[in-house]
Amino acid sequence: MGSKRRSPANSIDSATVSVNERVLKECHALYTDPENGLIKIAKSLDLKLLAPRKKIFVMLIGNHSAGKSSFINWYLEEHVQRTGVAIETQGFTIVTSGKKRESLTGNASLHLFPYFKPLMEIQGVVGYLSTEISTSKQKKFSLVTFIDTPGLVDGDMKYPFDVNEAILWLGDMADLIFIFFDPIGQALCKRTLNLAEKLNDRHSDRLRFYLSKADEAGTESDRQRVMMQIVQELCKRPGLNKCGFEMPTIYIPNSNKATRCVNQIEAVCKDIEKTINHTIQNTLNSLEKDCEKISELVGEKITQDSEAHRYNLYAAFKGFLLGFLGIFIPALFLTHFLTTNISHTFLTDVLGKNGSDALRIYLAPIGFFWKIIPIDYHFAAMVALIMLSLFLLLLAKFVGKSKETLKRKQKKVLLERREFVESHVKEQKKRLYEEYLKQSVADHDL
Ligand SMILES: Nc1nc2c(ncn2[C@@H]2O[C@H](COP(=O)(O)OP(=O)(O)O)[C@@H](O)[C@H]2O)c(=O)[nH]1
Ligand SMILES: [Mg+2]
Repeated sequence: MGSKRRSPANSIDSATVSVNERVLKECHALYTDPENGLIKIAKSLDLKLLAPRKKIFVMLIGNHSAGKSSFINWYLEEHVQRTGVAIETQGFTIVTSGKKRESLTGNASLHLFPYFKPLMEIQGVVGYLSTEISTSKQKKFSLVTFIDTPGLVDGDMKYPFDVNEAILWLGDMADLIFIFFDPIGQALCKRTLNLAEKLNDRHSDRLRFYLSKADEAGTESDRQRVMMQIVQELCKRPGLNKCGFEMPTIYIPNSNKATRCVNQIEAVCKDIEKTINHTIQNTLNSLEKDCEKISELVGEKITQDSEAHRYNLYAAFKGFLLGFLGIFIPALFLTHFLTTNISHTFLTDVLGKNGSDALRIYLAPIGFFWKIIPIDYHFAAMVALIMLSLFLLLLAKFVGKSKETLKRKQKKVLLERREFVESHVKEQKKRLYEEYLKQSVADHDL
């Protein structure tokens, strides 16, 4: 570590990207750095972390011809998605910003967005998945990825895959879900209502309802009527009955066509911006939390290790004691048998007079003990003795078993990583937060 530490931030050209973009990119890099990234560090502690996203996901759903693709084109100020009443967006299109205008197939899309891989489990979707990369720098597009979806219609025959499942799955991934109702088409398609209800159930905070193509709704009273009708229909659903429903009217501004209708499309952009800001704050907060979690886990590991060391010392002592008894007890008896069975003069020759006398005194209790046992039971007593000895030896092995401890090097790496996270990563987080906030508050307020 040490000298090899490098800020992943330095590799990102700060001149060409906005502060927000940079904050998210640097956060992402702090997680994914192959050497010192939080994901790698966490993995070594059995903690699974996910890299934060660099962009927010906005999914658009609604019936065919509700103006979903047109909205994306308007946001990008580029004709990326084909539009038109006759043009049906067949599958799912991810529209994202990049260096070069490019269209990707389903498999290439999954490569670019690996977190979409579970979509493969929904049969047939990947063949109907594509990605459009645009170089547009309009609005906040560099921080937004749109997901354009097939127009919703009733009946099952229409889709070569389970469209409901796919939309619900993507809804789980999305940060914002726009539901477009248009005044002309079958605004009240059952599938759209069902999906709205289910999505609302799961993520009511991400859901936004819009009356799209509002300029085509006719007079102001016509529009009110259409709106009432849609809201009424939505409120009929138990899951959506949260009246006081907000449904801004939006349409793609057209300078050739004078329209009196209020256009709240700018509010949609504001909403996207707000979600980006929330995402940045959440990402930075999670970064701090993840750092703390890592420090905590390292602390736990170190404590566990010292406990294991203490345990091992005690276990070794107990094991030694039991092992000693396991050998010592039969050894005493064995010596006793030997001394009683060999001649007295031989023993005195080998150990000397004092030695053989001492031995006899020390072994006297054993002899006494042995004599208490009736001769008929001597064999059984012998077996019991051997069993006791074996038992003590086994117990010694079991009790003396040591717990795994960290190697000196492992411990050093752990402590170094904690230090890295505590000082470097947290420091980066603090700097990024300041940079992010600097956009909206004066320096002296920080
Ligand atoms: N007047 C008007 N027409 C629109 C608006 N948005 C889209 N359209 C038209 O509606 C048709 C269908 O739009 P499209 O974006 O393809 O709908 P999608 O099927 O939901 O993707 C196209 O001919 C668009 O030009 C709008 O806000 N106002
Ligand atoms: Mg479309």
